[in-house]
Amino acid sequence: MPKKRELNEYSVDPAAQQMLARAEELGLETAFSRADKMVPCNIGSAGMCCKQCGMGPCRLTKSGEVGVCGATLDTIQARNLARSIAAGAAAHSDHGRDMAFLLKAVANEETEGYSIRDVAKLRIVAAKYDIPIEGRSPQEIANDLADLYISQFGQQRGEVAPVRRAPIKRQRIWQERGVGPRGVDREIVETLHRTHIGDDQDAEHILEHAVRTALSDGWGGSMIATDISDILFGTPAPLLGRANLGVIRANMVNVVVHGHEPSLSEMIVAASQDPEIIAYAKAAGAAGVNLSGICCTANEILMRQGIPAAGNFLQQELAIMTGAVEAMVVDVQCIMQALVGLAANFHTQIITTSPKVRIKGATHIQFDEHHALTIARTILKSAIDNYKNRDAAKTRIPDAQEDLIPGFSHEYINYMLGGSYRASFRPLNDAIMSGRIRGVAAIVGCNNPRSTHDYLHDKVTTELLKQDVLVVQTGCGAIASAKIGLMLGEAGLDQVGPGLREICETVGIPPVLHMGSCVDNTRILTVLTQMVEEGGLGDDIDQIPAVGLAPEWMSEKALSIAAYCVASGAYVIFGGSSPVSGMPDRVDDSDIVLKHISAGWEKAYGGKLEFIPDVDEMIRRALAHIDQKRAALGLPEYDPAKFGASGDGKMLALESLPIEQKRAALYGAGA
Ligand code: XCC
Ligand code: SF4
Repeated sequence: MPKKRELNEYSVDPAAQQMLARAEELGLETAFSRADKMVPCNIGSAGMCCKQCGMGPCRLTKSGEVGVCGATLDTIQARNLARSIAAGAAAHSDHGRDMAFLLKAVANEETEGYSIRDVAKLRIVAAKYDIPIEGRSPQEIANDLADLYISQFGQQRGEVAPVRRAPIKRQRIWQERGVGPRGVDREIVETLHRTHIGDDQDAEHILEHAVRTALSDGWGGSMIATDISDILFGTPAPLLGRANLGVIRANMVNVVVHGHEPSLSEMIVAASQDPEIIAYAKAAGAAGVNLSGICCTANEILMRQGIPAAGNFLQQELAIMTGAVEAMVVDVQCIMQALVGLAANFHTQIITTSPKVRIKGATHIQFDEHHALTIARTILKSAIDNYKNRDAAKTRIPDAQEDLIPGFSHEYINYMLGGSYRASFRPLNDAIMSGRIRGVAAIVGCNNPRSTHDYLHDKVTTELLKQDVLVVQTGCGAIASAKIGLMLGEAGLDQVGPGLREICETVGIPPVLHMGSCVDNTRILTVLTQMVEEGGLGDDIDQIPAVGLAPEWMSEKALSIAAYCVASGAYVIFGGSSPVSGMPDRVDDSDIVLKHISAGWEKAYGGKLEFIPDVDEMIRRALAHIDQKRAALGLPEYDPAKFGASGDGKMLALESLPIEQKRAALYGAGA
């Protein structure tokens, strides 16, 4: 019998709890209550169901049982996992493809509202691929880069271009194992082919191709998406933002942008500042237009424009529940179909915009980059027209929001550590080598209503910070930390280990660095590569004392990210349930796939993927891994008592010193 959980089991976020109480008051369903009622299928969730053909679906629940075609459990699990990875890679990469076409259109001056905002990044990226830059206009360079990037998707042979940005040793490993991605579409298609009935039936062989497919995402489609977003909209640098449902304004027209691609949301930001639109909103009786974001769209416009984030994945319904949202504008990915039915209880308009995504009952205003600004204005006017339909008696906006400083692109991290004249990762490497920073954790990924919203993110993050682990974040995990004030300069530093605190105080950074959206996990790959190239932490990513965690994962994109991070050398820990867990009481080898993605991948790539439901165990293993990598590098054992004696007073004194002396005082001479 399904059991309804208490509100504090639904979420640790007081703003979310408040809205969930409101949902109960109004008798409205949310993903939380639906999760209570929808008991997950224990066969499917363990990866033991195959529906790859019309002879099935086959459910393999007994030891030794095989499908009608004879498929064994490990084959079925590997096929299911590979298909999920392919779907995740497809989602990220199709986003990347659209960005590449947008760059092409901007370069040819066919668009409305866009420009090349970061010419420096354009030149740096183009130069990596030997595209001539000297004496050429940004449009000419952008046109060539767009052509190169567009061609990566349909490329048939060789390797996708961004792969050459990985450490040399890593590239060799991929070549030797034959997993260098040839073309993004090719690898995804081949996964679908291989996992069709009667094709590849060797679990480990299937999983090798899953790796190749994931690499075409991480060192392909996603990296392309990040590059182009920076080129068109600016490379993020720290600025002030806010997060949580309290960013919704009672006296303004509230437009929430939700989804993933910055192409439309950036135009909505621009249109919202248009005097004509502001006047239109005022004429409607509102104080103006107030934009906010959900999911990765939130991250994209938060880190570039400082537009506040209303919340992460599990807050999309809760934003509507405030009764104060005139329009929720969505594009692609992580958009719950339930939004439309829920919005019908309020006045909120759900506006779909992507040619790829429609939801029955939603208003469709199709986005087209050729008329982007006009379309953005149309959308905003539609929202403003809807303001009069808001029922003030039904409005409940939680009084909860937190400031944050997002915008830590890899370029900015490089710059902030070394100063403008000698941008460098040296100080970060030195801090790890000395033990001031024990290691680095990337805590990323989704929310999942099967666990308590934000709890696992917050717990893992705060515990690792106490252990002097520097945390970088993207996606919905980043918004979780933002909401509890971990992304604010000095605030919260009393909760942070002594060595890490010294570094944060000196460099002037929060202990948790917001690095962007989920395609921006590629920024983390870049940082790790630059740390390798800086020297002192081995000659490949798998030697760095670092770990990746997705404590509340739910999307297939997360599985693709996991696989490309593992193949890049990272230890990746997922919370929640394993999609390939098999059955505990089976006596046959139902753990072939589980073993392969951990021990098998570790042998091949130095990284491994593990699903660990217990949060304390997650933290314990993350720290053990960091310490083991420290030991393998011959670094001093982590000792919390060694640092932090300097205290704030000494840090303040250091503050006034020139950068060179400050560095020498902190990292020792020669730093
Ligand atoms: Fe979606 Fe990117 Fe997951 Fe959040 S973290 S729930 S994928 S929005 Ni990527
Ligand atoms: Fe069953 Fe084999 Fe068809 Fe899968 S492919 S549904 S295991 S018969």
